Amino acid sequence: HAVDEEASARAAAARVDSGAPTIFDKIISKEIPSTVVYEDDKVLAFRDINPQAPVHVLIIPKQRDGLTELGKADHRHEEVLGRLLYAAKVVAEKEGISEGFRVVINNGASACQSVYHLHLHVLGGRQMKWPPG
Ligand code: IU
Repeated sequence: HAVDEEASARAAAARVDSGAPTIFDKIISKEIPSTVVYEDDKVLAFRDINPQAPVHVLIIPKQRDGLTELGKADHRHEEVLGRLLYAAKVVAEKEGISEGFRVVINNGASACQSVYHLHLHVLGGRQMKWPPG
């Protein structure tokens, strides 16, 4: 529904980076259950609770370490940024979407970032459109 979509886009855009802990900390600690599809010492990948494609996985650093959003990245984050992107490839393979998938990072309010713990979206399993909304 177009009106609902607009309303939720506005609600998401209203959220800003306060630096407060997010729900992803509870997903990392397993206090809140999630469907994990890949995990190693640095990154966790789990299914998005509101999937936008047949495959929709979020990949996050286990230690946020100031990475509320990509725009806050510093040289010290270079290794984990590489690990996150490589994990996207591993997840795509595991999910059987290597042939075509999309990796998205929403950065900041105008990009509709809603959770301020850096995350990559891995989307696939359907024909994706371009440009994204
Ligand atoms: P965004 O790029 O910050 O908008 O993405 C946040 C995503 O986190 C969004 O796709 C939500 O559906 C997803 N999500 C989740 O999987 N589990 C949760 O408990 C919450 C959000 I809150």
